[in-house]
This record gives sequence, C-alpha cells and structure tokens, in this order.
Amino acid sequence: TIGEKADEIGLSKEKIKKDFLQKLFYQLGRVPAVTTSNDLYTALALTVRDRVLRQFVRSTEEFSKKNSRGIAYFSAEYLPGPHLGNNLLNLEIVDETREALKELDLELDEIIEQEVEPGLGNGGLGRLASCYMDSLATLGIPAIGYGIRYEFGIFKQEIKEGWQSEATDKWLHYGNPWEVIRPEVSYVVKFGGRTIHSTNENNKYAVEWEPESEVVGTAYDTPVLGYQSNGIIMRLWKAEATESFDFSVYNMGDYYKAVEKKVRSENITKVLYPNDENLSGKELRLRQQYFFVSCSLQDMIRLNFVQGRKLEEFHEKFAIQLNDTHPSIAVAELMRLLVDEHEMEWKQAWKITRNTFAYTNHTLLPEALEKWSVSLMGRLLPRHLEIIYEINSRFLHELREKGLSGEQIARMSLIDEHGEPSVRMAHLATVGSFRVNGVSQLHSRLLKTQVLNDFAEIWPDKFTNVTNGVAHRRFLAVSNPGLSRLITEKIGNGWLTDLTTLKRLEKFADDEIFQKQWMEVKLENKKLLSQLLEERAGVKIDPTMLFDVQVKRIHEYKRQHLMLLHILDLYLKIKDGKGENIAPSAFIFAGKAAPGYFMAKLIIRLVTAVADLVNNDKDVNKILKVAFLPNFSVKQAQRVYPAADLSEQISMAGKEASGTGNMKFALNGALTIGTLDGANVEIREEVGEENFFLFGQTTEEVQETRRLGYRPSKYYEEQEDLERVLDFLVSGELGNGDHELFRPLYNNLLQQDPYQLLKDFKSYCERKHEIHQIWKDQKEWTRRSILNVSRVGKFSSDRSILEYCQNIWNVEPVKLRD
Ligand code: 26W
Repeated sequence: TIGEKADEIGLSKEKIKKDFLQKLFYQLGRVPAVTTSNDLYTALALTVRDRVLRQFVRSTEEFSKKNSRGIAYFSAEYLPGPHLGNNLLNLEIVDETREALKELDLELDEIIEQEVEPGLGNGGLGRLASCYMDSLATLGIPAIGYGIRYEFGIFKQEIKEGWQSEATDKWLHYGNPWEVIRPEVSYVVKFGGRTIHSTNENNKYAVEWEPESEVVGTAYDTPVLGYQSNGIIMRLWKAEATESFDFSVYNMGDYYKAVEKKVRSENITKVLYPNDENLSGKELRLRQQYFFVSCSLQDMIRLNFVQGRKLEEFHEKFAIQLNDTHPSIAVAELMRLLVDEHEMEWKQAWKITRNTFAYTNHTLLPEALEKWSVSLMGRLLPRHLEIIYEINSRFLHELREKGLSGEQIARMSLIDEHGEPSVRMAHLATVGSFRVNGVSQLHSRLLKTQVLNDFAEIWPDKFTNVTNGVAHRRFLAVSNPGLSRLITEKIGNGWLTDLTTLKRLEKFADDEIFQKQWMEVKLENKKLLSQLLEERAGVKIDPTMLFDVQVKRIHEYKRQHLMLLHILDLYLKIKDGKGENIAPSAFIFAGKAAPGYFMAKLIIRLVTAVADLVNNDKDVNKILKVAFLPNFSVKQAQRVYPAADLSEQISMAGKEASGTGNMKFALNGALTIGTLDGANVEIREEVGEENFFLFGQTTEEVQETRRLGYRPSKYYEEQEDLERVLDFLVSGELGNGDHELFRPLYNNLLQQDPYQLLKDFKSYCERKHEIHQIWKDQKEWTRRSILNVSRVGKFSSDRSILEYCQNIWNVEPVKLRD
C-alpha cells in the first residue's frame, strides 16, 4: 500500500518522528526536554537530508545508466535560500512533518525560522543559478553546479543612524547540516611562477608550468532536490593549504612559515566580493575565479575517465554553462589541461573546448564587463596568459583572412590595448563558446546589435536568447501557502510541474467570490509583512494600504531614487492640502548597496530620511508610510513578494538585463509599474498591456536623448513639481537639518543624471496617479491581479531550462519515477 511504501522510504509521519528523535539523541546528544532551537532545527534538517540524499543517490544511478550528456553549471555565486521548507515541499512531506512535530509539542514553522541561509551571491545572478538548480533537478537533467564555498557570504546589512553598515555573515557558525564533505575529492591548483618551453625526448614541443605556490580545493556537496523525485548536487570548493601542517619541520621558523602558508591558502575562499558592478584589479578575485574553475575542470576530467571515456569525447560527455564571465578563465584552463597535461594537439583541444562551453551574459553595463590587466594575469597565471595570446593570435588571423578592417579587428581582440593592456573576458568567453545567450529578448537583441555586435556579425548562429525564469515552487508554493492553496482548490496542483496551467485561473478573474478569497489571502500576507516591518524597521503599517514595493540591489540604474522623488512629491502635495486623490500607500524598500558605492549608500540614507519625515508627520502618516527592511535575503524576499500589491521595475530602459524579481512579484499577484526594460517587456506582453503600468522612455529614446545632449536641468526648470521636490532634498528638512547631506545626489541629478530620472519623472508620476485611482476600485484591482497570475506561466525556470536543453545543450530530461 501507499502507506507501507511511505513508511519504508521514511516519508510517513511515524518514521519522520522516530528519526527526528534519533538525530536529536545520537547526533546532538539531546533529549526533547533540553534542547535549543538550533538543536531542533539541526535534528530536523538532518532527518530531511537523509531523505534528500536517498533521492540524489537514486538519480545518480539513473543518470549513469542513461549515459547522456551532463551539464556543468559554472557559477561564482549561488543563493539557494533556506533549504528546509523547500526540501519538505519537494519531498511532499510538509503535512507529515508538521504532524510529527506537533505530537512532540513542536511547531514546524518555528523550526523553519531558525535556518540561516547561505548568502553565497550578490543578487540576481546568484539567485538565478539556484533557480536553475531547482529546475535541473525537477526536470531530471544530469547536472552539477560548481562554485565556491565562501566562508563569509554577502555581508549582513544593518541600518545605523539611517546609514547602511556591514557586518560579517557567519553563516557556518551553527554548522551546516545540508552539506556533505568529500575529503577524497580534492585537487591541487597552482598559482604564479613561470613557464618552461622545451622539446621533449619524442621531439614534441612541451610547456611546463613551474608555479610559485599551490593550494588544494576540497569538494563540499549540497544536494538540491527537485520536485517529487530527482536530486542533483551543488559542489562548492573550499581552499586549503597543500600540507596543512608539515610535521617534518626542523625549527620554529619553518613551523610559523607553514602556518602562514596555510592562512594564505585559505584566504582564497574566505569571502564573497559584495560588488555587482565594477571591481577592478582585485587579485584575490581572480584567484577565486581560477581556483574554482580549475578544481571543477579537473573533477570533470576525472569523471570522464571514471566513466571509461576518452578525453577526445569530453565535449560529447559534457557541456559547461558559464554564468557570466566570472568563470571564463575556464576556456584557457581547459586548453592548458588538454594540451599541457594530457598532451593533446592544439587544434583538437580547441575543437573540444569550443564545443564544450556556452556563455550567458548578464549585463550590458560597461563598468561590469570584466577585464584583467595583462600584467596581473601574467603574474598570477603565466601559462594562461600565453594560451590567451595564442588563442588571440589564431583568432585575429582568421579575422584578417575574412578581410575585416584593422579597426574592427582591434575592437574584437581579446586584448584591449587602450591604456593599460588587459584581457577582455567577455571576448574570451565568446570566442571559446559554441553559444552565447542574453537573459531576455531585449537584452539578447542589445547584446547582438551593440555590445558584441562584431561577433554576432561573423557568427550569427552563435547568438541566442533564453529569457530568465524563477523557481515557482519556492517563490509561490513554499513562500505563499495561502495563495497556493486557493489556486490549487480552483485548478488542481498541476501548476507545480507546469506553470502554464495557471491559465485556467483566467476564467475566474470576474468571479466575485473568488476575488474576495483572493483579497483575503493578500490581506493575510500583508498582515504578516506588517508585523515583520514593525519588528525590523520599527514602522507600523496598516495592512489595508497599497503596498508599493521595490526590493533589489541598490543601484543608480535601477532608480530607487525615482520612487523617492515621487514619494516626496506626494508628501508635499498632502502638506499643501492637495492629497485628496492619493490612495493610502506604504512604500517598502529593501536591498543592499555595495560597501564602496557611495551614491547607492546615499540612496539608502535618503530612504531612511524620507521614512523619518513621512512616518512622523501627523498630517501625512495616515496616508503615507515608508519603510526600509534591512538585510534583504532570499528568506526576506519570500515574505515580501506575497504581500506586494505593486511591483516597482523602474530601471532606465536598456540597463536591466532581465530582472527576476519582476517575475516573482507578478507570480504573487502584484501589478507592475515598469519601463520597457529587460523581461518587463515580455511580462507586459504576457499579462496584456492593459494590465501593466508602463512609463518612461524606450531604450532607443534613451539613446536618442543622450545623443542629442541631455540637459537634465531643463526638466527642473520646466516642471514646477520637480523643481520643488529636488530643492526639498537640500532644504534641510530631510536628514536632521543637514542641508548638505543629499547635495551630491542633487548635483548629480541636475548636472549629469546619467540614468535620466528627470526625463522620466513626469510619466512616472502620471502612471502612479492612475494606479491610485484604480486601487480605489478593489474589485478591478483584484481582477487584474488574478489575470496577472494566470498569465505568467512563461516565467518558470522550468521553461528556461528546457530552452537551454533544446537550443544550447542538446540534452533531454531523464524522468525518474518512484
Ligand atoms: C564584477 C563583479 C560583478 C558581479 C556580479 C559584476 C556583475 C555581476 C552580475 C552580472 C550582476 C547581476 O546579478 N546581474 C543580474 O543578473 C540577473 C540574472 O540574469 C538579471 O536578471 C539582472 O537583470 C542582472 O542585473
């Protein structure tokens, strides 16, 4: 029977309870009467991990039987979010576990709360990698995610006197029950030194790399479970010294040297760089990139041999997806391994390399396109620099034969000769890959016509698009149980594996009873977020207000300050007694600023200043509230999206590659106000233009504005409202009477305004006005909310991964059944 089966594989309530108590006793040395919350969490996590590992082992067996092409996802960042709740959902044992704990007088949700998530990424790119892991597992693709096990992840953000302050993220402090250490899976990685070129005894040209130092990388595996059965692993590398303590040392001096060496080696995986934009010349960052790439490629070559394959078949056995250029040194490293270590001919090695890699670009921002100075690369990776030069000279030769102009060839070269010579990593990745993709239709088009235009012209078929998607099981099923239940009641639970079935909700959009239930769920979610905001931001918010939300990394191009200018405009109107058309609104912000990014930190300071002003003004605070939720993370995100009414996606057109928060909001029933940027374009196409609040210039208009010589002060001079709001920034009424506090922002907007806020301000305010009128008609708002959810089926990461399978990797899902 089903019950017996569940019992046998540990999925029954009884089995879960028994194992939980055993873990508590035997692994933690505790009995229920004396436990800390962390003991309870750890015992439950270990109980669940056993079940996850079982699925993983079975999938691995299944995959190796099929012997299909395996996918290695190379990413310097992952943001898996809390594991426990997600794994319970995927194992389909949420209720059983809740019951089992209840019998022990314990509350599942409280235990889930205890988890500290791995913050091993900055934002969109890292979270996307984890969404893809979820879908790869669910779809049964033989895949492995390679990355770095940072000891300290993205900093913990605190707000002190209105400013962001950073604290270390000690995510491993309480231990990590989800990972399995594999001490036997470890590789040596070399750095520095010199190369020796010679002709060996067989008269073969050979290069030897005599490094200055070495470190060892050890694998830490975290199983990632897909929905209902499959499991894959995320394999993260930790750096250690080659011999941690050399006991053969003869004197104390040597002993201390050995200790120092150990410390220096372990530095490599100490900390994640908290930048998601320019990061020039940081040697440790290049060390991190090379370290994880080298371990991963050595691991794959070992697997290739274990499976009895020839190295010549490497590209048939594997495809490697490069998550941005961060791992792109892999192109040179694979060449080195094949040519130098395995004595393969250059031509054959190059063919294998070019048929192994595919590259995803995630940004058009010029300052975020990675470059490494030739001198740094030569010092740290002397052999790789030679290989890059060789790849380049052959490539440029090809271009000359094609008859390209000198100018064009210089533009395409892997080496940038302007100023300090440097290696253009995006060019290396493009030349070394069989496919290059952008992450939304608009972004892929801009990639082809602008940033990588020269390459697209010679290799049109290399370029393609895969629009991003999100793990809807995490961002709807796990994080919004109320809405999930309501949806499942109406259309069944098929949406868990096929999000497009949400379409079936469409016919209930006008159903008044359904609308009422829909509103009730949203209100419950808003109450929960209100509680959180009261605890964490000290702001009391009436849950019936319009929740108008912008959560994402703080960046000028994302224009959090455009939203702030509008809030100040509303504030001033209310003060003038002209607030009658304003819908009571709570403006909610969250997001981290790179620690060295002054403008972004000043924008956070402006949020807290506006919050102080608005929340403490008796004339205003019945109508407006402003809150900054500190330390945005996957965990926080899961509480924010379900409670949002309005999603702010207001970047300057042409700057946001895709955005993925936009999808998470829409999936949870928020309407969007947005520009025609990134995936907003496709969201609008799906939900219908009448259900999307569009404003601002298009990418082409933005570029035209710039070409004609943009003068932001013109808008200041022409628009009274705008003038008043901008002047208010330096009036002393914000930030405890300090006139100068926001002067840099004021000057920047009036003098340069690189992201054209002033130009888009008017159309943004007009749209907001319209939104406030529609909000007053709650039925109409709810109808649109239902339509939004029913039409965003496209944005599941399952769909994205299937496109990668078909258009890039050429693999088919291996479905595993119980
Ligand atoms: C050099 C340091 C650095 C670190 C990270 C530069 C750039 C990055 C990332 C590429 C920034 C990032 O997360 N990009 C975002 O990727 C998402 C997933 O594709 C997109 O949805 C976002 O639009 C894009 O900004």
